[in-house]
Amino acid sequence: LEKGLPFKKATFGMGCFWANDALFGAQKGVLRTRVGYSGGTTPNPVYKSIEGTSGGVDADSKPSTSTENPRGDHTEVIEIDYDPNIISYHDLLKLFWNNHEYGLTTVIKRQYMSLILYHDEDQKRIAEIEIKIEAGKRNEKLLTELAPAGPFYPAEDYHQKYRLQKHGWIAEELNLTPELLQTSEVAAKLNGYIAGVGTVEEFEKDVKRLAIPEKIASFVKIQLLENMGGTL
Ligand code: MHO
Repeated sequence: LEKGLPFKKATFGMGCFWANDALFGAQKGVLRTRVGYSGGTTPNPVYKSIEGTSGGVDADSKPSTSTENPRGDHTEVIEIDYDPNIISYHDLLKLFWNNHEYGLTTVIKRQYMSLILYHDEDQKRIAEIEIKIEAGKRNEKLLTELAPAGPFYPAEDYHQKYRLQKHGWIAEELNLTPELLQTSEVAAKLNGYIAGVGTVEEFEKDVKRLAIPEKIASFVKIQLLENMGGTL
């Protein structure tokens, strides 16, 4: 699908968004990804305002009181554009349940909470059913929150396709501007593969389909093989 053709959006909080960007970016049917802040009420959050807080004290501001809008109330999320004909919301949720940095029952600050932000009634219904199923599998209380998707604030440029940006020359050779880091399928795929997500078979197909230059393809393939099965 080219930009502009039908696609759907999904938004999840599962821990540090660097890992989630790589995890979803390499999936077949995922078209584009971007990381950001959502789920809270503070306008225009930045990384510094949500990092390391539990919704209360920030290193360089006075502690907030309950009558103020607390700082740090947003969550690190991944926003996914996907082709529902290739990957279903159920498929995405399967990745969601199985890849939480802190698990589903650990009490954690809002920065890293388990969060499903739904974009339509279908997503809401599917998520509600799956939350019940997942809860049934555990003896502990599931802490995943479900809410309608509200404003999404893209994170700072250096957080986008973080694993790929570690190899600055690739972004440079592909002319991946800050905007393209959030909107290009090539960026999403390479960021996933370079982190070790996906199979060599899918990688080779994408190299052809997306016309990835040979020099970049051979470098990313080595990274894929080295990082497969490791932590994201
Ligand atoms: N503080 C962790 C996670 C960063 S993620 C953007 C780290 O530096 O690795 O929350």
